[in-house]
Amino acid sequence: MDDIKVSDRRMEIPGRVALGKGKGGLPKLDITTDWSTGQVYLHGAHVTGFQKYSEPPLLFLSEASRFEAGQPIRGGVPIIFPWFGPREGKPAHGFARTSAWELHETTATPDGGVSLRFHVGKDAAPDWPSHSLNYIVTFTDRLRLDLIMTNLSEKDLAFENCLHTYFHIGDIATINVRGLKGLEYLDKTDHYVRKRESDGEVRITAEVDRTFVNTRETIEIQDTKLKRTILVEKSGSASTVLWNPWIDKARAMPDFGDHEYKHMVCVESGNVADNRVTLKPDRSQILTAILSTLPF
Ligand code: TA6
Repeated sequence: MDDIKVSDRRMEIPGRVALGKGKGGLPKLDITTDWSTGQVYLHGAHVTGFQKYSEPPLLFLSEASRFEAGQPIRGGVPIIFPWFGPREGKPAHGFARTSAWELHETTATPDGGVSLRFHVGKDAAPDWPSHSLNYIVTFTDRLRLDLIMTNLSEKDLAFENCLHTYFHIGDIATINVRGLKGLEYLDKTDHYVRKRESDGEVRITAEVDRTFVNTRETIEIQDTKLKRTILVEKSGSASTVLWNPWIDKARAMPDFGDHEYKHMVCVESGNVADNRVTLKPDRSQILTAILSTLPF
């Protein structure tokens, strides 16, 4: 179980970074910037909250989420690595999101923001080739996430990665998702059949689970109820996943409220399926997502 180490205490910055016990007694960082507040658990280096002053939360966090060793937190931004989806005899979506990451650096940036750097390495995954993961989370009037994977082994290393972001929305019936028109996707609700998106404004009226490949597009979530547009910009990412569990899947997930599907949508930025990454020894790959809002 993660616990609060003296070395972690030294990372606190008065008025900007406070370390305490969150849900389930897990170590949690509370962040305060000139524009926003945020929360990050050391468990999975999991960003669970980001909220600009005078705006609703940007991220969704399930009321029913578990907060315990070995279990992923449901909501926020789970770090998916080194595989996406189920894997026989292994944890779904890989081991990064349930690893005990270390907090290596905290910085109060001159512009009034806060930047944190987390690290996890081979010790968290003894049966996986030697590697190093650094995760830089920067809170300002937006949320920037940089996941840096370095291959420390002597062979090429193939992996998938994804920042599996859960966004808080006013009502699933009154949002649309833009930026996907014409893109090819694997439809998990239809045996991963390959299809092509025909809508410039995707509306969600049933379970949606689509892995869009070969796309570097910025995605917009238009939320008419909360009167805001969420922007999902990215780099170092060729895949975008769109997911809402809808009624049946929501009911089937013990760590997700039966009606919570109405107030969340996942727009995930990563390198999945056709876009898996193969890294040469001593090379690094950087996956970046920049999450922001615009009023409308
Ligand atoms: O990103 C969509 C997805 O792959 C869905 O198929 C669903 O499994 C979701 O991730 C959540 O996965 P989890 O392992 O967190 O329950």
